[in-house]
Amino acid sequence: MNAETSRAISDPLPAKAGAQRVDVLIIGGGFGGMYAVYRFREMGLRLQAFEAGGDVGGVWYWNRYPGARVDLPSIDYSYAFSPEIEQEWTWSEQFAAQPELLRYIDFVANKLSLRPHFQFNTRVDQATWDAAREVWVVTTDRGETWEAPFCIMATGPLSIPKAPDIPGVERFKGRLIHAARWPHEPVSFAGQRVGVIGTGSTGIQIVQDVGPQAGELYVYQRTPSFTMPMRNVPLEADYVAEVKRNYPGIREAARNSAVGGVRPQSTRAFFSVTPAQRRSLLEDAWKQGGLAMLGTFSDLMLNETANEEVAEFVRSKIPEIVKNPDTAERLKPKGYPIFARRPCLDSSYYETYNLPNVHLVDCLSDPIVEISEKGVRTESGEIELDMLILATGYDGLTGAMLAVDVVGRDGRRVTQKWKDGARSCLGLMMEGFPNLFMTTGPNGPAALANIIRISEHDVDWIAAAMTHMKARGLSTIEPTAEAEESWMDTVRNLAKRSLITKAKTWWVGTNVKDKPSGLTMFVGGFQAYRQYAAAAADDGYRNFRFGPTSAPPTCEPRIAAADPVTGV
Ligand code: NA7
Repeated sequence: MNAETSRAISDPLPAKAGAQRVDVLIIGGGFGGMYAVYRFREMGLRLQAFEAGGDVGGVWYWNRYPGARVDLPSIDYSYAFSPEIEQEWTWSEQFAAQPELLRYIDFVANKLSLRPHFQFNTRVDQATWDAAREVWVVTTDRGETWEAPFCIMATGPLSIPKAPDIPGVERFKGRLIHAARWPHEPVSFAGQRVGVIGTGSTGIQIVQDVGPQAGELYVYQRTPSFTMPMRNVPLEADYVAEVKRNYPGIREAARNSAVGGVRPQSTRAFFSVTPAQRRSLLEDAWKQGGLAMLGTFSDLMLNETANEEVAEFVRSKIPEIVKNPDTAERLKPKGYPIFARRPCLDSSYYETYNLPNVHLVDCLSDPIVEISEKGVRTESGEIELDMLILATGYDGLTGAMLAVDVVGRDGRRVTQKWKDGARSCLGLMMEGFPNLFMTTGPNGPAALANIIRISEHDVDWIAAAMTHMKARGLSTIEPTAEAEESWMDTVRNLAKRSLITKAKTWWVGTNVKDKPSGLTMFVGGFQAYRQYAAAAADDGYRNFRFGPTSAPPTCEPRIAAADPVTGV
């Protein structure tokens, strides 16, 4: 072993003049970044983390809009790495609201003393690989430069709000708020004429909360979403105690599920039971609430006819709740498979349209023409508003990575690499970008499974790779081009079999102008994803090229695992 190869990952290299030097740089202070800080600190690494927001919390720091609430059970949507945290923290509701989620995040940050490792209100502008010195050089909007051999992009799939693409938005003289940049002080809706543009998960949560408070509420709906009853309940002490006794089993079940949670997933095909049984099972799922319906049959994302029957069942519920038949009809989602857009969960969304002050504006038949000084002008006329809420979504999956100018080996930029769509190996790394890791990155399961389970998995995988390198005196790791292409083939082939690409959504990138479209997520389920990632490590990282040697790999590229086809 020569001097180069004996360099261990925490050996200090002299930093360039003016730069500060650590072992790992972490970008993002959401669930992924927080766990990364904890995990790598426990490994004895020196680290520095950056977060654009004023505190930890990621989407839950930013998304303070009224009604914001997680749509996975709180028990699942929480860290699994610390039995102490599991025992000390008690969730109050089955689906926690944003303030409780932020309290949980604060509890974790305090307990693990995470905040001292973060620079808040700090945006990373650029990250550049210095091949000669084998460090990532990161510059921030505070004018600082940091260097480290490893850089972790824990930037999250939903960090960059989509820029409003409606003419005149800057002219509006009333109060304009993007849901993802909600003010920290209370906002009063009393007596206000409020408009909400967008009816995805965010818009639906806002409408049902603001409708009863506002003077008048105008909901600008372009594509109706499928939404099902959340049936949120307070968690009883007995139930919580039982959960706390059984956390190891609950976590194990979550890791071995498609969604990273304990929601049951049936192996029953839709047409394997009679129409009467199907109806009865769907009614049960509707009564049960949450995403129970998605787990009731095995083939809803594979069989278009089955999917349509379920879609029609959900549509049939709308006129049972919404009294005005015309409004009910316009609220019915049509023309795309159910579950191909993120299914929404609500508590009183449809009921809100029965309030006399709540008005649906159907932007399919009456499109928005512009935002004026006074309000919103559609083809049929102008509605004057005091406040306009943009629930128009995100530049999802890739937006946050591309917001940083990431320059890899030989001056290659991620913007260039991803010009026709995001490419990665396992959603974790990219060829051409040594020692740069992503958590919940594009082409992993990202938005299709519990983001906290994925974050923990990804950070653990990265930690194992670093440990492997340290033990062997290796300084760089990077997937081979062939391995990356092989993974992309897996992602694409699975996506082809799923109905998930048959809707226009942020999942496929069609919501952002000029963004390359196509699904950049692994639809084979969290368990299968874990198997692929484990296989990549277990065979000695044969699909990865390690430095300091630049010799090509000596084996055929292969990313193997058990058959992952579980549907969504
Ligand atoms: P989504 O799900 O991307 O929804 C955005 C909504 O905004 C959607 O209804 C859009 O209609 C609508 N939109 C966007 N631009 C316009 C314009 N110009 N005119 C009219 N309507 C518009 O974002 P969310 O924030 O609700 O949810 C994101 C994720 O957060 C969600 O999937 C969960 O994972 C949690 P469109 O569909 O484009 O017709």
